[in-house]
Formats: sequence, structure tokens, C-alpha cells
Amino acid sequence: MTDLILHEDPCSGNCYKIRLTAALLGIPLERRFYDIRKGETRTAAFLGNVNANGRIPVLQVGGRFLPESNAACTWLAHGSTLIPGDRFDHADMLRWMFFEQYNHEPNVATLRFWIGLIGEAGLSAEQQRQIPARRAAGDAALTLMDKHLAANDWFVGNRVTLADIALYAYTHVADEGGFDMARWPALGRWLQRMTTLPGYIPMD
Ligand SMILES: N[C@@H](CCC(=O)N[C@@H](CS)C(=O)NCC(=O)O)C(=O)O
Repeated sequence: MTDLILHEDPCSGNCYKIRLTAALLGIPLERRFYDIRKGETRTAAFLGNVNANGRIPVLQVGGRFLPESNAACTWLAHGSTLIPGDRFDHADMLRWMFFEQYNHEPNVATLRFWIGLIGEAGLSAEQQRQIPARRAAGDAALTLMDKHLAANDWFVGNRVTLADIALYAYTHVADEGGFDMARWPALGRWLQRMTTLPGYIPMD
């Protein structure tokens, strides 16, 4: 296979999604590290050569660069069972991955970054003002997931797909953002189920 390089910061769940997908599929990845808290994805070199959007993760496939975590997971999982063959299930997987990017990640991941990694004292007044709304939206996303998982082992069909991987990355560290995970027991059982997958790796 073409050489694959993951441009990443190990504290990022978006980067972990790609490492977890590769691990479950047995695909080796070379890792290049950046510290987002030091602005290392905002340098002229990074913007010019890796991602004009100034963010990790970026999956480098030979000489081409693929930003956006869910796009990178899709590239890796092409032709595997992590992407359903059934037309409806395939679209349903995308439904959960879009949900993850719109309803889940901007709230659950952002609060984990602000509260767990930066610390409330280090936040701007504007960031502090946004906490209650992001908390309510994150709670709503986790509640919706819990309701689905109370009746289903996986997000789509009867096996793990990229939808589970995309949603797992920040849900399993949501407690670091102050989310009370005891509220969502089905979510807790699914988090545990994910760790039993052959090839599973934890976040660094
Ligand atoms: N939608 C993107 C989000 C990428 C993103 O927000 N990356 C963050 C880290 S998780 C980042 O690079 N932040 C550094 C910055 O914005 O300077 C994805 O899923 O990959």
C-alpha cells in the first residue's frame, strides 16, 4: 500500500479516529506530531504544504493530503466492512458521521478541550459565556445517542462501522469536559463494547 502519514496531535480525538480505524483494519500509519496549543498547525509551512485550513488531522496518502477526520477514515476503510455495502445503511452511517460533526463534536469535544485540556481559568470571557449552551447541546447529543443504543448494539446495522468510530472518539473522553456519563447507561455499555473489538487501541 502507498505510504501513509498521519499529521496529528495525540490529544485530538479527531486524530484518534483515524488511528483507531487504521488499527482495526491492520493498516500501518507513520505519525507526524504537531502541538495545536502552540499554534504549530498555523505556520506558513503547514498552511502551504499540509492543510490551508490550519488544522489536524491530515492523512497524507503518497504526495496527496486529505484533511477532515471522517474523510480520512473513509479513505482507509474503503472496501472494508467498516463501510456498509447496503445502500440505506451506507447513507445511515453518513447520517451519524454528519451528526457527529454538527451536533456532537462542536460541543462535546470543545468542552473537553476548554475544560479538560486548557482549564476554565485559561478561557476567554467569550468562551466562558458559551459553556452553558455547549453543555446543553452536548447533553442533547449524548441523550440521543443513548436512546439509539438502548435498542441497538451499534449505530448502523448489526456490526461496527465508521459511525461508531467517529462517535466513540470524543464520547469516551466526554467526562473530561464535565459530562456526567452516569446519565447514559446504554452509551456506557457501547463504550465498553468498542474496547473489545479485535485490534482496538486506546487514545495516547
Ligand atoms: N472537522 C475537522 C476538525 C479539525 C479540528 O478542529 N482540528 C483541531 C484539533 S481536534 C485543530 O487542528 N485545532 C488547531 C487549530 O485550529 O489551530 C475534522 O473532523 O478533522
